[in-house]
Amino acid sequence: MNPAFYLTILFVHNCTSLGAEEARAKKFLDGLNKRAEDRTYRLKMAKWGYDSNITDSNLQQVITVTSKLSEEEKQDWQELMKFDWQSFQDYDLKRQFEKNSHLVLGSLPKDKIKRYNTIVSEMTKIYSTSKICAFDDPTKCDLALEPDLVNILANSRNPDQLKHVWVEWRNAVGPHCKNLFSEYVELGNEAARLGNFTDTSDQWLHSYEDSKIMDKVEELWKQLRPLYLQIHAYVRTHLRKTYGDLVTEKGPIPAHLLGNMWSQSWRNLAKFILPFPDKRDEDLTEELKKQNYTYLKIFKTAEDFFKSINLTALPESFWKNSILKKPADRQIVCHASAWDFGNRKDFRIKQCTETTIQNFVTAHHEMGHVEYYIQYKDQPITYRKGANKGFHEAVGDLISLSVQSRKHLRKIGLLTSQDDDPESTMNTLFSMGLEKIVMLPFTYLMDLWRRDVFKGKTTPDNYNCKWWELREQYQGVEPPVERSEEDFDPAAKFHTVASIPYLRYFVSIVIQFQFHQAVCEKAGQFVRNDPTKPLHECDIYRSTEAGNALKKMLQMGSSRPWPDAFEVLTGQRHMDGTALLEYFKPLQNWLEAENKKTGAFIGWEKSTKAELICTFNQGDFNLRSVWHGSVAVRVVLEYHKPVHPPERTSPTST
Ligand code: X8Z
Ligand code: ZN
Repeated sequence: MNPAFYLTILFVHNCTSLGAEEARAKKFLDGLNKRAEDRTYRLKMAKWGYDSNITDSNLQQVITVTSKLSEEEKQDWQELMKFDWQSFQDYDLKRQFEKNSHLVLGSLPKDKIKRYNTIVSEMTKIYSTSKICAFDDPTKCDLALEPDLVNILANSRNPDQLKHVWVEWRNAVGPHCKNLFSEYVELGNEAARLGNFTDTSDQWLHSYEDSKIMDKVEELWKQLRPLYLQIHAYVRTHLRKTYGDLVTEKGPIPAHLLGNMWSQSWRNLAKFILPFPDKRDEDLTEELKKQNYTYLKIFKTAEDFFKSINLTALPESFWKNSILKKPADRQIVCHASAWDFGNRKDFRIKQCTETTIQNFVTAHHEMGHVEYYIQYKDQPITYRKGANKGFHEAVGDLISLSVQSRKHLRKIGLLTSQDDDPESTMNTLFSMGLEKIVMLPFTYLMDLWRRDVFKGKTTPDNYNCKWWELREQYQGVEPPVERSEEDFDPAAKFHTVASIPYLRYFVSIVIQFQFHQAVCEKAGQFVRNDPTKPLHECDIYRSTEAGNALKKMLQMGSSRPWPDAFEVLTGQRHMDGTALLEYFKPLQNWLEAENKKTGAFIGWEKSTKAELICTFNQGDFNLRSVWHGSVAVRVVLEYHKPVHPPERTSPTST
């Protein structure tokens, strides 16, 4: 035989056998993606049923459906793992196999899957249905988080009322969730390990496709912390004017005085504290009310913005199936959410919308999720996700940055009274800072706390102590009353009980400013080093150039590692706080000068309240401080010989 012919045969044979295996894999994957679509639909329908009508029978339905789906998922996974996918040549095929190669919850035995789902639903129910009594009327006990408690925190300046609401909400939720939560941690970790992760926190970080993501976040926090410290010091100085010595000059700020149940956004303080009070604009919430912004008008206004940049209008079914205001006849999960039913056409939002500026912003946030769903709907379902979780959170917020520019607020008639002089602009930037800059430490510490919980470093007997250590260390806030391990304050936040990771919001805040800078440049609204076109004044309304660039990134879903998607829009491959700092530069300069002028202390000294619940090493003794009447007593719990120097929390003041 002619040797060349022989070689050709061999080559073809090898190629076709490799090709055949991948072709078989491709066929399997197509089937799997179809079945996963169908499962997503059934899962989302059951969950929607429960979240939009919390009853025992709807809970049963969720449990039944999730159990059935886990079995089907497991069968698919077992088939998938028979392929030698790690040696596939085709990039896309290999990527999709990798993304389907971790069976986490479905790896648990059936009874444990059921228990896990029951626990999360149960905690969500406790959170969503808890009511507390009014401060001034102990017989009125029907106050719900949304809207009652949210509104009191936002508007009241009575510290006793604020304290009452803050404490009672935590009493209503925390202790009832503590045992459930620790069981959830154990089960979740067991599932994560079966799914080839070290623990649940490792699993949560996996989708960032960057083993150094936490180091990167720490680095970003270091970059942005000086700005946070300025706003913190300024706010503390001004809260002292209202609340006197309730707020100390150099200590952490009491958490109930910041306008928000979790002190995560301080935007509601802008009603009371502004750099230039004489230049106060009309209150945006009042203006929305005056102009009869119903929940529908709020969502239609948001949709109009998306359409104006050539993104997609929402389908009829969205308007028909969404729940956009709180129903009076049943209990629902009010925490706002956006839903993709996996069938390329059913997308919904559930939000207990009130006419406030916060809800106006949240409506844009949720619509951003839906717009992402719509843009990537033609990807295989394996890729119908954000490039990373932070991207998904950033889309609506990105639009909101334009919407909340003075230019745009003027366009839609929400801002009428003032000129856009530097002082009014500073007031606007300050309000935005109370939202964006202030969110950063909270978004970080939520998952720092859970990381240590999932890693077993933080155990149920020091859940609350570690929580308050982090709250103090990162945010510089302290509880208004002493706390103990009888309390379980992390559960007072939705994402803890609903098992939703939170680092995504940190990532989102950083990258939304990078996105903003990119789209504003495309819209000709931001020009580097041009003082007439600063980033904070940019409004991309009606810019199809900006919208098309955004669309290109959104359409990719998670089909490529996130830096690729990031590059498509921004030309960069790294998260970086420079764009955020650029946006807030005038505010940072102003705060630094102002804090210097008033001699405000930057940072904070240690809080006694937070320390009092903690066990800590001191010399050879493991000590715990406990409350005895109104006196704190330190009790020796155990004697041990320290191997390492005593571990202390890092200093929090600068
Ligand atoms: O949970 C949300 C959205 C749904 S993804 C309403 N957010 C976080 C929160 O409320 O704590 C948006 C901002 C942060
Ligand atoms: Zn969101």
